[in-house]
Amino acid sequence: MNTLLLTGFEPFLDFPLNPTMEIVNELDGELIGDYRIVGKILTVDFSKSGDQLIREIETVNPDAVISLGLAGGRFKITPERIAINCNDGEEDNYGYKPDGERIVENGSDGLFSTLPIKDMVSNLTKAGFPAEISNTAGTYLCNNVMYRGLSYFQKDQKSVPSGFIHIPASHQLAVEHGKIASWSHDDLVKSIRICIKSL
Ligand code: PCA
Repeated sequence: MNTLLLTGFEPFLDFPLNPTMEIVNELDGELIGDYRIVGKILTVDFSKSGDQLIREIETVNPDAVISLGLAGGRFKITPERIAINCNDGEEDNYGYKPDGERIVENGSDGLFSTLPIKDMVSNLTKAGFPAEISNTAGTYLCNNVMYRGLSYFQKDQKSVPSGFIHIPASHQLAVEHGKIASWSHDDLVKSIRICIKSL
């Protein structure tokens, strides 16, 4: 049996809940396609989140890694193409505000996702879910965690597919937030199942 490490994030900035947390908690332990899902929630902390991901990878020893993040305001499921070696943007949940520094001092400028992102988008759209590849995961925690995961597997020369998918807000979050597009929780969960089956 293959194992898939599926991660989500805690709430952050002005988002009082994070739908990725609910999706991951719901799918934890499920069998989807060839994979048993191990779900873990990461903090939104530039000094800790990447290390947390690596610790989970070393504990779970997964055959694939998919990290999920909320992209408040996006209206499609967007598998990310590339992570860049840069932390920048707003404060994290612990008050640290990055200033354009590198994530890994001597690391590559960018690392490409090793997930089948084209198949994911094509399977999602075939199933009736709006999706497209995103060419930027930003410079906040999602990009950070995607970069750390890809850099870990690159160093270890392991061929473990790894990468990141940004998702829109859930209806519940949109109601509480007031200014963002949203999907039903059920459709978000169905979409992530389709992405996992694309592996
Ligand atoms: N989204 C943020 C960090 C946590 C999350 O769910 C991001 O896009 O960087």
